[in-house]
Amino acid sequence: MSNFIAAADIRCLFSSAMSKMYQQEVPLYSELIQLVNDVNAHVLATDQEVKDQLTATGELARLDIERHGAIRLGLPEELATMRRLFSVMGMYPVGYYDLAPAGVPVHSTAFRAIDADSLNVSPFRVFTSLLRLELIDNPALREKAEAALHQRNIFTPRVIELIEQFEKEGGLTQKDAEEFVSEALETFRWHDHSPVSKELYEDLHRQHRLIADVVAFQGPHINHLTPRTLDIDEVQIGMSKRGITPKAVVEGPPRRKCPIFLRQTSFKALEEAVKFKGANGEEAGTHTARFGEIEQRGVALTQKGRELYDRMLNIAREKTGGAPTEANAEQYMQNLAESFIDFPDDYRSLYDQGLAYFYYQPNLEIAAQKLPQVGEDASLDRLLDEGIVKLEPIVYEDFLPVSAAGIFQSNLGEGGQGHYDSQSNQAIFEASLGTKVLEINQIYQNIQNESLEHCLAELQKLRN
Ligand code: OOG
Ligand code: NI
Repeated sequence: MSNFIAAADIRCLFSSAMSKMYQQEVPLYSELIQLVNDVNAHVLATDQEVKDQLTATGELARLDIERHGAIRLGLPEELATMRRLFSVMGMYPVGYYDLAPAGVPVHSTAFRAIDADSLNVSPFRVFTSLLRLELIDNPALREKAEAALHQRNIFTPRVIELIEQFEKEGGLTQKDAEEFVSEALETFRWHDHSPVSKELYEDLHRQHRLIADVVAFQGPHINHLTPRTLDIDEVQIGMSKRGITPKAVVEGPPRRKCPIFLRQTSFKALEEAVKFKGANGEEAGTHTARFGEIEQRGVALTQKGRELYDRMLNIAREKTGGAPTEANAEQYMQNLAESFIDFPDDYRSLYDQGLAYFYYQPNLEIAAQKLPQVGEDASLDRLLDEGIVKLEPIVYEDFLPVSAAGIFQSNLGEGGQGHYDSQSNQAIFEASLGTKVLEINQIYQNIQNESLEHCLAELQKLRN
């Protein structure tokens, strides 16, 4: 007896509530959505191939609601409770991202849905970072930061009750789910009153902007929400036309016929008024953290594909003399295009060389004609060559560490620390989280395997 609402539907409600809240908080985000909608409508009207592909993979229906967000947490306990909160919405930690080598004192995971059907109902994902307080090199400041974080409680008492109820009973009713969504939203809201003094804020800020962004606030305000576009270069041009200054470099791979992984651009963070706690009342100041971002997603690459991607990306960066800056942006984009020239740019080659993940789908019309000719023991390659089985790209649902570092950096401003020497520590992250993170590639491999089984079963039905 259950009249529980599906986790995917709670996620859908939450993602939409979050988007509404962020549009009110950051009106520029609303403008970005309009721009992305215009560009997507144009692509769908002019590129039948892309439209057919999105229809075949089930992504067309989700495109308008597709977005990711990002938050930054201060304490292991916050991360552990966040995991429980996201699991109410069917979102699980996927992947481990170490940002310390890029000079950002956090390590991260992405909470998201993991099976193909659920992803198509709502692909909402949240890039979630945990501050590494041990990287603050001044012990007195580190203690103050810890004390400030221990003072705050980022969850409402009611959301904790509802999480416990979900864990005990295995689901939430529609009414409880709606209450859960509105209570959970409170955690991600912007607060313009800081619980710390301006002096402490500035000390933290000098240590690293990101530390101030976490420690000096009541909660982990959502710092951006990112819609998905079908043509990021068009959006980049559209942003400039609307007077929104995009970051100079689009992160990720260059423009291609068959998009791979993920390309991202963003506009600079806004400077916002904040009231700090003063000895005699409030003290006025500002804080720069929240920004807008857009992304274009392509096919998920296998481990082999990722290694090739990393190699080509590194060549472009080395040729440019390190991470790209505003000054050498154009040169970098050119180096990038050149270094990726030998990365296969048609789906069949990506498949044949084991570089990317695909759905197998039966082409029933062709199958009806040709299946009798190819025989029972035809190889998969033969079925593909005959067009009886077709490949559709499995879209990449995750993030890229080098790109994420670039996004962090462009919003923290230049002049931060170059890198931290400290080793990444996935085991410590997982201990804080209270579980192991899921392996990125395993999820795509499972989806690919399931689609093959399903496809072969469909063909078998035709033979019988
Ligand atoms: C997260 C930055 C990473 C992305 O899209 O790669 C990210 C942050 O700024 O907190 O969102
Ligand atoms: Ni992002």
